[in-house]
Amino acid sequence: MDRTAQRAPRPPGRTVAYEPSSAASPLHVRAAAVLEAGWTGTSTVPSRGLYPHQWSWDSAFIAIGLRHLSPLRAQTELETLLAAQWADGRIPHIVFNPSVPLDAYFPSPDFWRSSTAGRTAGAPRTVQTSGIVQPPVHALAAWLVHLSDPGLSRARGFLTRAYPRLAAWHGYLLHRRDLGGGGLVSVVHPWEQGMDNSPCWDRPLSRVTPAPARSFRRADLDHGAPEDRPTDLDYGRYVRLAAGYRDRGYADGPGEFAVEDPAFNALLAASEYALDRIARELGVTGTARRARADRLTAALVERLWEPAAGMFLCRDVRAGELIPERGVSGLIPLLLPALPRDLAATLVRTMCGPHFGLGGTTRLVPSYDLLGEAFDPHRYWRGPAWFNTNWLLEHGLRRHGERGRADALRKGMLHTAGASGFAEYVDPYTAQACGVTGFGWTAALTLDLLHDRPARGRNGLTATQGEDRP
Ligand code: 9WN
Repeated sequence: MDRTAQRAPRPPGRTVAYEPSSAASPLHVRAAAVLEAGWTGTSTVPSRGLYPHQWSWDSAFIAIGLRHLSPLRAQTELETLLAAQWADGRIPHIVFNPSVPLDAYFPSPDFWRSSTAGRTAGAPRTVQTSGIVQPPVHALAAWLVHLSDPGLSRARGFLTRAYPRLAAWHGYLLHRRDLGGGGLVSVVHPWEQGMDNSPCWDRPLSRVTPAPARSFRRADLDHGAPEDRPTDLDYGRYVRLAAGYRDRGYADGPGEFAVEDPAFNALLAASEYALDRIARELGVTGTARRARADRLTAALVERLWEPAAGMFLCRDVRAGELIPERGVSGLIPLLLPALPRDLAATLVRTMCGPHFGLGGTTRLVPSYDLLGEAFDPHRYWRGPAWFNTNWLLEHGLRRHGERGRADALRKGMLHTAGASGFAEYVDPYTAQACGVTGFGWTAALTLDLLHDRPARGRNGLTATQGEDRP
C-alpha cells in the first residue's frame, strides 16, 4: 500500500514568505512535503501509487493550496491541465504521464485511445488523456491563484492565456451537456462527478450491463484495501459506460447514463462568478457571466431542490426523476451567494442533523447519509468524509453567516488532516485514515486553511464570488 509520501527534490518556482505562525508550523511543513513529493515538474499527482497521473479537479484543488508555496508552480499546474484541453472545450479528467508504465493505473491510455477515438471531438495529438470530464473547479482555482500574486500573474499573462480556455470549457458544459434541457449540466459517468461510488449512482447504474470482470485488470487493488474500494460489479459498469462513450467517438447525446448533480452544477456556477472576475480583471466586457451563474443557481433550485429531504438531490435524466439518496453533493450548493436564505438555513440544519451529524456524531461531514441503507463508513464515497467536500462546505457555512460552525469544521479538518497523515478520506465517526495517505488535495487544502485565516481577508474564496454584488 502507498502509505507514505516520498520525498522529492524541491520544485522550482518562487517561494512566498508567510506569517511565521503558519509557515513554520509542523503541519504546514508536512503538508508542503506531500505536495513536493507529488510534483512531477509540470503538475502534481494525487498519489504516487494509486493515482500516478494528473487528475482534473485534483489539480484545481492542489493549485489552490500550492499558491501558498509557489504561485508560479500553481499557475504551471493549471496551465499543464489546460494544455490538454480538447478542441470541443472539454478538459479531460486525466492527463496521462507518458513515463508511467501502462499497467500502473486502469483505465490506461490504451483504453481511452484519446488521439484516435477522440479525434473528431478534437483530442490533442501530443498528449494522451481520458475522454470524460470532472467538476469545473478550474476558473475558481485560476482566480485564487491569480490573487496570490497578481504581479507575477500579470507579468506572465496567466489569466490572459487561461481565460479563453476556461470560457471554452464552460461553453462545452453549458452547450453540449445540457442533456436534460433544463439549464443544468449532466454527467455521463460516475467518474465525471468525482464521487465515483456514491449510492446516488446505484439506481441509474443498475440499468448498465457490466463488462465482465475478466475483461479488465484493476490496478487500484494493488494499492487500496478491497473493502474500501468499489466492487468488481461497479467497476464492470464503469468500464462498460466509458467504453461505450469512447466507441461513440466521445460524442455527447442520449446515452445510458445521464445525471444532473448538485455539486457539479454548483461548482460550475461558482466558477462562472470567478470567470466574471477574471473577465473584469482583463477588461473583457459584456460576458453576462454573473447572470449565467445566477441562472444556474435558479435552475438548481428548480430542478434539484427536494423540500422533504431538506437538501438538493441528483436527477436521473433518463428516468426523469430525482434519485432518493442523500449524498454530500446535495449540500455543496451552500457555496452559492444567490441561494435563497431559507434554503441555505435548511441546508445547514440538514448538515447538522441526524443524516450528516456535523457538530454532533461526526468529526467531518460524511459523503453519504449516515441513516441511508447503503451507508458504509469506509467504502469509497459511500460514507467516509473527504477533505475537498468539507473544504467547500466550510466556505459555504462562512458565506451564509455560520461562522461558529465554520470555525469548528476548519479546526476539525486541520486536526484530522495532520492526525491521519493527509489521508485520502476518513471514517466520519472516528477520523480513522482510509485509502492512501499523503494525498494531494488533502495536503493542499490544509495549506489553504492554514493560510486563509477565519477572519478571511480579500483573498478568501468567500470574497471571490459576489462580494461586490448589488
Ligand atoms: C477515477 C484522483 C481521483 C479523484 C476522484 C476519486 C478517484 C478515480 C479512481 O481518484 O477517482 O477518476 O480511480 O477511483 O473518486 O474524485 O479525482 O484522486
